[in-house]
Formats: sequence, C-alpha cells, structure tokens
Amino acid sequence: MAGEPQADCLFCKIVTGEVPATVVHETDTTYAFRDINPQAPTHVLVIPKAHYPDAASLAAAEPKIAADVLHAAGQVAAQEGIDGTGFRIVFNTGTGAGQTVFHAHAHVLGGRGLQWPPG
Ligand code: IU
Repeated sequence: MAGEPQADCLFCKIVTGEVPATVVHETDTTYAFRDINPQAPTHVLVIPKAHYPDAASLAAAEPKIAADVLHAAGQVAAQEGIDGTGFRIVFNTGTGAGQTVFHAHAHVLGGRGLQWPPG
C-alpha cells in the first residue's frame, strides 16, 4: 500500500536502522543522512520516512510530508553551514533523470561552486 515500508527498499531499511547510515537530522516524518558517494563537500539525502517511489508521487499523495522534506532540507543546509553561500536541492525523478533508488529523496548539495545546467 502507498506509504507503507517496502521490504526490498534500501532507504526504508535505513529508516528502521536495519542498514546503517550517518544520520544528520530527523523529524517525525523525515530522515536525513550523508550520501555514501558524495558529489560535494556537503551531500545529504533527505527522505520521507513513508515509502513513495519518487518526489512527484509523494507530493501527489502526501503534500504535507513533501513540504516537510523541503523544510528539513533547509534545516540541514543551515546545520551544515551552506545556507549562506548557496546550495542545491535535487529530486532526480525517473531513470532517465538519474534516479537509482526508488524511495523519494532530496539531495542537498553544497560547499563548492555548483554549475548550471547540471549534466
Ligand atoms: P538517485 O537520485 O536515486 O541517483 O540517488 C541515490 C543516491 O543514494 C546516490 O547519490 C547514492 O550515492 C546514494 N546511496 C546511498 O547514500 N547509500 C546507499 O547505500 C546507496 C545509494 I545503494
């Protein structure tokens, strides 16, 4: 069922602690941890605790939780000290856009200059 934990989902397992991660922020509805393959000095993933396959399906089903993810992303940026210089929040959505883990997640990237457009 939508929002329910998925047995085969890596990020659901990170939320339960079954798979370890370096957690940097948590709320009732969100979880944030360092990306294992960082693309910038700060690279944190902010996820909803509930399972939705991507950001669009999350926003359609649970707009409040989608807003919680954005709010948490801003809090992480402030906590990491990258809010002053600028940071990027990225939701890769679909394989063609580079999504590889199908549990909605925001990449919070900063700590270096970021080019536009991304590749
Ligand atoms: P993507 O937008 O779905 O491509 O992002 C998935 C991210 O999850 C990617 O940056 C990976 O480095 C990251 N990740 C992780 O942090 N821990 C893991 O065990 C796995 C992927 I697998």
